[in-house]
Amino acid sequence: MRALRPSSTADQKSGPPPVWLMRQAGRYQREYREIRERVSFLELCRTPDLAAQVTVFAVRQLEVDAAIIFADILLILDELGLGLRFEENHGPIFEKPVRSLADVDALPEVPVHENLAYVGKAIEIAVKELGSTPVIGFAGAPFTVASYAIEGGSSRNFTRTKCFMYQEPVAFERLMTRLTDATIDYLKMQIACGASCVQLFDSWVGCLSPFDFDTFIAPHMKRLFDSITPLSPSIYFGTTTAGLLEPMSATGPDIIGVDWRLDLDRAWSLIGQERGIQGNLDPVVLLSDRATIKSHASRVLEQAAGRPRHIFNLGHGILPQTPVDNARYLVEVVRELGSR
Ligand code: 1CP
Repeated sequence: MRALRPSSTADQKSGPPPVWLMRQAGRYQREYREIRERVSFLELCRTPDLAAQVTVFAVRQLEVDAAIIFADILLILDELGLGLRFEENHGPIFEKPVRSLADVDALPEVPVHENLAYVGKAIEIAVKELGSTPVIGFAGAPFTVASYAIEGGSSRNFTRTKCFMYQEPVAFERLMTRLTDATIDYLKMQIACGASCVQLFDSWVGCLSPFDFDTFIAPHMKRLFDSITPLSPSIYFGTTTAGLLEPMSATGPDIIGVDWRLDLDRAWSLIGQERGIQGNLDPVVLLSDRATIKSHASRVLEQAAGRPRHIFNLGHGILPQTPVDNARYLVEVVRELGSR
């Protein structure tokens, strides 16, 4: 197994890139569905033995080069008193969304890293079981987490979030500061428990203009990466971020995660060849046949051109209807094509 921090040597063909798949533990696996028949999603996240079990199982089933700890980006908001629940086929719902300065100021001062210690325990168990395979810790990036807090759940166009940002800039700034502080503490705890790398999921940041990213988001992300960089390599992932890659990269992560809407070689030309990139196969490709999977994987590898700072991944999470055999085949074919 190779470490996830990309090497700092000059570009050269160096064997297949490390490969793992976002949301590699989940509903597409029969074994996961069986566990979920017995326990709710939140119970699964909050039971370290079970969370570690599904984390480790995904690594063994797919034979990937890294684990990602089984948890969710929204757990932190529950600790901040927003009241998270998941309704079947409806996604997350928050009882107490944040819609005003008074709501932000009413967020309790809680030690999230202590309240979320169960995630750290799951990391410790997974690290012990997996030996040399790295375990990735993660958190939602403050903007994406704030969007759930403000919308009260999932959203399509983030209208409420953006209106809050424009019309209540003081409240938005204070919310981002609170979430950034909590996220730094939470990630430090995960690293102390053995995470070899951390990923920041800013899944929905691509809804912002470059100006708004620089104004409202970048200072918080810079502070976050300044705190984490001395402790761990970091991956900063978002979707529809073609217009934001340079400012995202300037906030200081080691690796940028990109989706399939941007070719990898173009992404590298935007952010500089020295930075790492993770991505970027369209997860829908995994719903097709082996020949299609092979040709699309091959195109991603061609664009990466053997750069030592490539981590092969999907451009977004694996879809629930994905056949496990196709996911396994992708990992196999990346190794086969990447060794040529
Ligand atoms: O069993 C179930 O029905 C629960 C489905 C599920 C799962 C498997 C949810 C609910 N979260 C997860 C696990 C999860 N979430 C992981 C686990 C580790 C792995 O990758 O194997 C990770 C990294 C996440 C991160 C996460 N949660 C993100 C960022 C990644 C992304 O996909 O963009 C987001 C946006 C969430 C929120 C979330 N969690 C779950 C749902 C249904 C949602 C809402 C998604 C939306 O708004 O569209």
